[in-house]
Amino acid sequence: MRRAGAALALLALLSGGADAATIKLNQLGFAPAAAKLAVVPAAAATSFEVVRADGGATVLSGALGAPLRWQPSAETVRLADFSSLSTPGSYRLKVAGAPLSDAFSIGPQAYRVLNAAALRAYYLARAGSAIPASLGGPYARALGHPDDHVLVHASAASPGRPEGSVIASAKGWYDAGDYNKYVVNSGISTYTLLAAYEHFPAYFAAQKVGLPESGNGLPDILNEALWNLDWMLSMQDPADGGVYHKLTNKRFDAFVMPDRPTSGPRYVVQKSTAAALDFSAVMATAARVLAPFEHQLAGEHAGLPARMLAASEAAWKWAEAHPAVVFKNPPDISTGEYGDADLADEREWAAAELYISTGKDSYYAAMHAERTPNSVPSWGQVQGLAWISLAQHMAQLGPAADRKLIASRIDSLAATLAGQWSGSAYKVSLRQSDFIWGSNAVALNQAMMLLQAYRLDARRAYLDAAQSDLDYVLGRNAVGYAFVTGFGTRSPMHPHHRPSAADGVAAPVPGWLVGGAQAGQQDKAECKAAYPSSLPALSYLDDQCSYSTNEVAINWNAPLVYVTAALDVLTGPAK
Ligand code: G3I
Ligand code: 9MR
Repeated sequence: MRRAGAALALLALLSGGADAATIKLNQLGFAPAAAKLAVVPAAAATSFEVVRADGGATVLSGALGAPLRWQPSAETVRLADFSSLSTPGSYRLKVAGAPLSDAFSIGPQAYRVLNAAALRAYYLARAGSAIPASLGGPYARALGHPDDHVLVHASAASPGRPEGSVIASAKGWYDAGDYNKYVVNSGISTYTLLAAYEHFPAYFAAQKVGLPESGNGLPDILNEALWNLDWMLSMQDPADGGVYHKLTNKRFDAFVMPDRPTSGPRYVVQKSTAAALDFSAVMATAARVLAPFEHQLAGEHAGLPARMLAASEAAWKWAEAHPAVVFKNPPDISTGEYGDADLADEREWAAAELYISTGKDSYYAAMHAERTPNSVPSWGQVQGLAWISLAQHMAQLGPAADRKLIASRIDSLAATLAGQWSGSAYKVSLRQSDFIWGSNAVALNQAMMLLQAYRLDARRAYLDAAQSDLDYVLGRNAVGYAFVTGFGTRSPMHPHHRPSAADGVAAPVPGWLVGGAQAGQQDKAECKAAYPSSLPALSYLDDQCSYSTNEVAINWNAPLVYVTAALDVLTGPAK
């Protein structure tokens, strides 16, 4: 794919990003019953109209909100609230002094197509699988990284598997723009897909993605999750239950297609406590989610739920015996680290999932629920996933579990997020400090937490705040991008994603959420193009060089899958 090339911020604006005078809104659209907001530059006017996209007839007019300052972009903006418009159709927002907005639509199941594409992105990221033209269209490709001949790195050596031993560790998803596979990041990603299914089974039973396994009796989302679960299982050392932290080459592959790797052999690297606990949590979750499909699981998958639960408990035991093995890259390895010195939240998460799946009170006790806080999930902070699962299973939990505590942990975090949302000029729950590497996924994980509280007590503000966070990544943001490849009027064309760069197709692989704006600019030295701004919400570059704002990743797409499904279901006519 062509590089953006333009060194000037002005050119960057012309070729992609919206400027400050532009109306910012969700470029896809809304369900009829959803809250509908747009951000309008404060200088423009005091009123707005919604007009039909074809012909321009006015269907609604209203007053803009008071001008408010948004610190992350140093802008003063007003809000247009057109929530009362619920008639399906295609529209634009019109404000005197500003260009007509992008078109958006109103209609049921507003995110079905986006949800399927976000899920399909995982299929297109499968390691050890060719993508045939019948399923991949222009993104068909040869099989890459079979991982049937993986070396045990010195850091991972054990009596049964000395340095240089060969193991098979096939399948799994490529983590991101790179071709490596990391257990920690696989943990939250796979869990979030499993949770999406567990919470909204009917939606996903009907969600057809077009996989080689489609039609085998399992919903496609579970077929896709299984591809990565199979790989994760192979990352456990059967001799002791420990789990290797990652499967990687020593250095990142170049920007080549997956079947043309450039960086030598691949290794399993050091067992870590974080990997064991994340593995344990995901396997416990998968065991219960897959249990109803016992009869469809044939061949290599026969009896899988029971094996997953056993694998989960073995990893838990290893972690109890090795509670503080923090991962650091060995000196000869420079790929992604996913290092995390605080392992309490991983332990809390694994304990909660094991409690739910086995019913053993000892696991609930091990979680220490009364001193476990709630937090917005991220790859390194996973206790929120424990609370999400406990809330989902509240009705079936035994007497050991404190239901009031579970509900209050979810609700108090949601209340905080809703407070941030209602006080923000852009009406999003992201604060200035949330603009970190992967900020778009921070927004969606905040939405996911808000949706848990809404599912518990149906407070409208929680649903509306979650909608706003999805609106943020689909265009109601300071740079005016719909941050998902292939969707919206202005979306990333040059993600830091090796297949998109090397496949010879102009359009990037569709359905990927990019990391998003943040001020770190960790790749500045490697970027020929200049960032348009150093302000957190404006520091985004649609250029292949920008791995700190324009990479894609499995843990960022997963909450996109979750939130789009949840909003389709919860904002739809039949709750
Ligand atoms: O959490 C702190 C926050 O408290 C602090 O205020 C902020 C200030 O910069 O930093 C935050 O930490 C950042 C952390 O991401 C947040 O998750 C670090 O600075 C930042 O360096 C770190 O970036 C990680 C990045 O790898 C570099 O290690 C990303 O989370 C992580 O998603 C990313 O993952 C990479 C893999 O290593 C390799 N594969 C691609 C993948 C996606 O880019
Ligand atoms: O491609 C790599 C990406 O997946 C990582 O997120 C990022 C940070 O670890 O690193 C990228 O690789 C770059 C490396 O760190 C520095 N040299 C250039 C590499 C990409 O072109």
